[in-house]
Amino acid sequence: MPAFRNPVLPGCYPDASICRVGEDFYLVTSSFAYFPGLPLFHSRDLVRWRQLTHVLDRPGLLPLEGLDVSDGIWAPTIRHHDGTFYVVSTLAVNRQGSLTFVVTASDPAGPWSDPVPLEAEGIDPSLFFDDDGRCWLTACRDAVQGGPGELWMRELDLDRLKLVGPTHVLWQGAVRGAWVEAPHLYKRNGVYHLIAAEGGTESNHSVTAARSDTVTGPYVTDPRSPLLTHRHRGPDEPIHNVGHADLVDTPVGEWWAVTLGVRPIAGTHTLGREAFLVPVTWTARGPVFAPESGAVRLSERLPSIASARPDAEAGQSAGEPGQAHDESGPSDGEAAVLAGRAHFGPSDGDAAVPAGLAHSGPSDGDTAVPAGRAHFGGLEWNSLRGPAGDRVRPTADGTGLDLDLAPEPLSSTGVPAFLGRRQQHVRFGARTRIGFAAARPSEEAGLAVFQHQDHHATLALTVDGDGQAQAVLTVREAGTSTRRASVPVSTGEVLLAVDGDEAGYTFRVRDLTAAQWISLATIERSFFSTERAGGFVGVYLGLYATGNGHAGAGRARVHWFEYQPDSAETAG
Ligand code: 6LW
Repeated sequence: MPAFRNPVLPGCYPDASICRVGEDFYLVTSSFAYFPGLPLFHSRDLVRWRQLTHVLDRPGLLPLEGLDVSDGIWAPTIRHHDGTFYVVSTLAVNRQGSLTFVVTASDPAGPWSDPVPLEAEGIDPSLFFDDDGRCWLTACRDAVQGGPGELWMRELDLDRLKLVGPTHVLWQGAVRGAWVEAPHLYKRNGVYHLIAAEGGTESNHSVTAARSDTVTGPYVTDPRSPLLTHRHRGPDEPIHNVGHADLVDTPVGEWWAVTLGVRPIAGTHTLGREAFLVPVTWTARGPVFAPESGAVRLSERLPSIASARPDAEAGQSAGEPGQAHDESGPSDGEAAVLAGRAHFGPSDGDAAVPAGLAHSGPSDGDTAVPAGRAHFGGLEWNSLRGPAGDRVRPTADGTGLDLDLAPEPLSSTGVPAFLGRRQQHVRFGARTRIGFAAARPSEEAGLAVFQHQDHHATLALTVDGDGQAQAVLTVREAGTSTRRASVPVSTGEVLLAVDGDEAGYTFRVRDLTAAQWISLATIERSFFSTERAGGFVGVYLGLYATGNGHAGAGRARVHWFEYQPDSAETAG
C-alpha cells in the first residue's frame, strides 16, 4: 500500500495546528524564543510541507528578549473563516501564559497583521467557528475550582477582535489530577467534540475528548479517553510522548490529525517534539485515531489525496526538493527538510526572507550539493529572541556572511550573534567554511550545537594567551563552561564540522590548506537531549560569534554552511 514516512515535519515543530481551504492545507507550529516566530507551512497532500513564511516575521511584535529558549511563542492554532486566516497563540514567560494574541491575514503567505492582544488567561488558545457565524475562543488555565487545569471558552467578536460575554468553563479533563491543555473544538452532525491533551507533554502525553450538544457545554467526558497515546507502549516503541492533536478533513472526506511526538533512542531524544500525521475516522462515539493500528506509526498509509496527486507539491514549488512518492515503500515525508549548502548573499527583496538573514544561492561547486537542493529560501534560519540583522549580515560583495563579535555569549538571554537551523535527523553532517582571527582569548566564532542557552556545545576559532590561533570545543551545562579539546590552527580559514549519529556528536576541524580533518572529541548524544537539558525544544545547529561581554572590533566571515542528512537514515 502506498505509504509515507512520519514525522511529516522532522525536528522541533511541536504543537502543530492545521486548517484547510479548498485543496490547500496550512499548518503552524510553536517557535519559542526563536525569531522569526510561528513557521507556517503549506501542503496539498498533508505529507509534503513547504514553509511559506513566518506569521511573526518582523521585529518588535512581541518581546522575546530575556526569555529562556523554551518560553516565547507557544501552541498556535490556525483557522480560516470567510476569507480571513486567523492565528491565535500565547507569549509564555517563565513557563506561563503571559499574553494571548490573534493575528489575521487574507493571504497565509502574508502580510500578517500585528498581534492583537486578547484578554485571555492561560495557554493553548484555539478558535472554533460555529455554523451560525459566531466564533469561540477556547484555551486552558489553572482551574478556578478543582483542577489542576480547566478548559474555558469565550466568544470572540470578529469585528473588534475582542473577547465578549461570559467565560464558560468547559471541562477539567478525563484523567483526574492531570493538567488538561491543547483544546480544539469540532462540530459534526450537531454535536460539539472537544479534544484536548492530558498527562503533560512527556511520557504520559495523550489525546482525550468530551462532547456536548451545546457549544458552551456542559461537556461530557468521552469514556474511551485517552483516544490516542503511547504512554502504555514499551521502550521498543519508536515514537513516544504522543498528544496535542488537531484534526482536518480532506476534499474527499477523509480525516487526519497532526499530533506531536518524539523519537527517543535509548530513552532520550534530541530532535525535539516533531509533527506526525495520523488517520482519523468518525463513528457515532466520536473520532477514532489511527483506526487500524491504534498508534502513530513511522510508516503510515498515504492520504488518498496524496496517492492521487503525487506531484502536487513538487509542481508548485520550483527549487524545492519535491519528494517523489515511492509506491513500493515508505516515502519520505520530508519536503520540509532542507538540506544542502547555504550561501549568504544580499537579500533579493523577497518579503519571505527576514531582513538580514540568509539568502541562498546556487552552490559554488567546492563540494557536491545534492541535486535539487542547491537553492533554499532561507526560511529555515532563525536567530534568538529578535533579528540578528545588525550583527549577522551578508557581506557587501555578496559572497559570505559576516558575524560581528556581539558582547552577548550564547549563554545570555539577549540577542546573540547567532543564526541556526533545526537538526532534523539523528544522523547528519554540518560543515562550515569560516575565517576568523581573534584578537584575544575572549573572542570566539564558530559552530554551535544549541539546545538551551545553558546547554550547548561550541566548536570555535579563538586564540590562546600567546596569540596562537586554535579551534576549541567547549561544552556548557547548568551555568558552567568546560573546555573539552583544542587544536592549533592557522590564522586563515578553516572548515569546522559536526557529525551526529545515535552515539554522539563528533567535532572536527580542517585547515583549508590541510588534507586531513582533525577530530577533537565526540560528545555523547544524550548530552544534547531534552531529557538532559529540560525544556520544550530540540537541537539547533548554527553559527555564532561573541566577544564574551565585549563587542570586539573583528568579525567572522562565513563562506557557507552545509547541512546533510545521512543517506542511510533518510532512505528509511
Ligand atoms: C504547549 C503545551 C505544552 O503550549 O507545551 O505541555 C507547551 N504542553 O500544550 C509548549 O509547547
